[in-house]
Amino acid sequence: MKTLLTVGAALVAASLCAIPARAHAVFDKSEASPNSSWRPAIRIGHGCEGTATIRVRITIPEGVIGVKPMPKPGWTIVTTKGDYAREYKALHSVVKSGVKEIVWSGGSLPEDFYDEFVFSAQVSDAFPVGTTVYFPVLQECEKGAHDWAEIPAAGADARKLKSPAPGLRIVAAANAPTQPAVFQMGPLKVEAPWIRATPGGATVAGGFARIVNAGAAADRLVSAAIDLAGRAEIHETAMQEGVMRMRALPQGLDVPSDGAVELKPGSFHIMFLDLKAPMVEGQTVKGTLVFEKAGALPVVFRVNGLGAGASAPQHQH
Ligand SMILES: [Cu+2]
Repeated sequence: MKTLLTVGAALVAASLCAIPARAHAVFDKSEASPNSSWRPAIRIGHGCEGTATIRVRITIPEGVIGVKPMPKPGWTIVTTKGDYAREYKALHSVVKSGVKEIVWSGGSLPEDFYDEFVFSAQVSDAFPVGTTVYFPVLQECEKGAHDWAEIPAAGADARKLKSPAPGLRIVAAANAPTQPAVFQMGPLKVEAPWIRATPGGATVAGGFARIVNAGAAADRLVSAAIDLAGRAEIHETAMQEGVMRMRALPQGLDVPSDGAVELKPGSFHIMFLDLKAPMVEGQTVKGTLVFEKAGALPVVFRVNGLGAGASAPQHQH
């Protein structure tokens, strides 16, 4: 009965605010973006059966790479390394193997104290935005243990679990681009190219950018491509008989001399068709814009949320 009451109190505390004491084993930083570094601490808020914690083991899921534990005074750290299921692009290299498990032992964390076990890692591109990745933690004490390994079923509430594994929620990168989103070739400059994220199963996506032409001669956007689309067309959305309609511009889109043209929702856009994979918010997508005179310009599109440019009508093809 006492145990049940304790767990109940911990659930209430966890849902009201982040009080570390009495809580489950959780991460202090429980959100990260694909292709970003992440430096979490596992918070251990209580012992087992009133006894001190003497060993903490965390299992690193596939797709979380470059893991390095931070040395912890009074504790011995042992890592287990192994091959990943595939290669991952890390910040400066391609990695094929790394730490899959960390064990802290040899220390003692009394029941009445709270501590954190810290490591650094990189979140790869393996996880779609909106998903949660779980890290089973085994906490062993002088007497008894807590196996924080429960993973909620799809759609279920993790807070209802008795021993939930700490989770990392994958979120879209903040809007600050990690690279300058301007691509230049001769007199042409393509600014902030982006693609609208697609809902599940959609096979078309709109592409947008501002194209500036500083030259004395007009040019023309004649085609576009991304690896993940079977083909692309240049479209215009316009009012026709009181209805917003899209039409293809088979001749392409003029970029006037010493001027600019804006591809934006509700107006000119690139229509990527026959998508081979969904466009996931926060992703970047490599592609090419082809101009009649200037030729092919490689660009990187950023995938923005479904709500981006929300005033535009939905594409209907
Ligand atoms: Cu279109």
